[in-house]
Amino acid sequence: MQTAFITGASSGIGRATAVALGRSGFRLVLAGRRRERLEELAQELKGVPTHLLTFDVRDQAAVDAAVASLPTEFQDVDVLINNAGNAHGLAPIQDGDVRDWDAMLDGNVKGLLYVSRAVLPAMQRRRVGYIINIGSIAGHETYPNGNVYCASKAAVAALTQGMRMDLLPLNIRVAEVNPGLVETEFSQVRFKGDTARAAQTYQGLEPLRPEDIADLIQFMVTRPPHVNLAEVLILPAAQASATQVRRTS
Ligand code: NDP
Ligand code: 8X3
Repeated sequence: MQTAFITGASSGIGRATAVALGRSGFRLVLAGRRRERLEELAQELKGVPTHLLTFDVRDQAAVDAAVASLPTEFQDVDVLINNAGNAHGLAPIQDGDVRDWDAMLDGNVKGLLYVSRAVLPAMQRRRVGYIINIGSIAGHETYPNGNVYCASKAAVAALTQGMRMDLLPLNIRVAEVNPGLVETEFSQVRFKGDTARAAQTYQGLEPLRPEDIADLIQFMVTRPPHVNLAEVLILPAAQASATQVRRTS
């Protein structure tokens, strides 16, 4: 049985990925800050071996302690899904809130680094592994007011390439999944609980569902060991670029 370690498993893409990989026969390490969400997910996955880790990816000491606390049977991580992250705010750079900038750069970039650094020794020792970083279309096309979020995802793209190069001799595959609009709690978080504004993001179009991304990840991690789907852009049919969508209303 292979082990998958999923960050941001308490919601959205990470949660759906946990369900998909659990149903595919993976043992799961599920990480997030909201413990009760993880416990509810573990209940839903009854029959799947799960281990829950509650930490903030921005806190390197907490990341290291959580990974060091893994029971033996969960230590040999085969698949790491670096998914935890969010956008905070959507504002011109001159009006940006520094706390939002810190949350995005510390969470989306440094958090991914901290978790990868903590999990890598087990992969390095066994000379096997598959790391999938959840980037975004926003990391490849900057859009107005997206400034720091787009920069954080551009950093994920650069890091994915760098990790793929550096980990090549160790037989560790590294890939990036770049979704367009997916309806999750993402916009609720971006707009700080403004439900009406969050809903506008998806109004008049059919966005991707978190399960669509989970399907893709499930496909990627079940390819034979010689195959790496290194970079995948996945969009709703109603989206052509970061700034072009087709709305019916
Ligand atoms: P959600 O808000 O639904 O989920 C975000 C997840 O990340 C939650 O489980 C949250 O858990 C976790 N998380 C956020 N910050 C931290 C932190 N500091 N420490 C630990 N965990 C954290 O959004 P999505 O599922 O949409 O987002 C998942 C990923 O997909 C993100 O990286 C996002 O940038 C990316 N993405 C999303 C798109 C979209 O349109 N939705 C499109 C492209 C990429 P908790 O709060 O419990 O800690
Ligand atoms: C999330 C997609 O276009 O809202 O990364 O930035 S977008």
